[in-house]
Amino acid sequence: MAILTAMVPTPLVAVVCGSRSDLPTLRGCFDVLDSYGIAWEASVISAHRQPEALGRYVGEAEAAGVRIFIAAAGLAAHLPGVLASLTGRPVIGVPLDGGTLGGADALYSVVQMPPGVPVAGVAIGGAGARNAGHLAARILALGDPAIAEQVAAFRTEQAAKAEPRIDPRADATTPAARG
Ligand code: RP5
Repeated sequence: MAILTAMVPTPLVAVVCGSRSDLPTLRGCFDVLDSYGIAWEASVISAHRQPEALGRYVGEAEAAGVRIFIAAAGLAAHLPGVLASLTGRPVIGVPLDGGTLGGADALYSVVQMPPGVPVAGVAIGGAGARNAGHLAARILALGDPAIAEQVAAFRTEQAAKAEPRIDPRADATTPAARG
């Protein structure tokens, strides 16, 4: 047991989603956390269907050393807000596209939190899932030089991959070039 504990790094980030059906969208979040070398764990716990289990899990995760929670849910997405009511640690909320309103329902639920119970809302769906990972890394980087180095390296690489400056006048097909 002791050896196993030593080999498995303590998760710094806990990702919680409301349903198994949310997991494919969260793949990008897991990939981003992995790319920074940040240890994470993931759980499926519904705020609506399993409120007591959610309360128990948050206490256990905090005791285990989790520093940031990422909560993702669709429809009336109460999971991030309820989680923020259960912890004083940062909560990042990912609204998911779960039905007829295309994720707008979840977005409003995530960002319209009352004062004093903050949730950092990111974009709907896959883009938000990836940004939740990046945001968690940036928060952790404030107190962890190794993660800060990873964040800086990612930003440098991202800038290098971006489109170089273009001169629209050189491209005869653009309206600017045609005058
Ligand atoms: C939310 O309801 C979940 O986060 C999911 O996005 C949505 C649908 O859940 P399932 O019906 O797939 O369990 O609680």
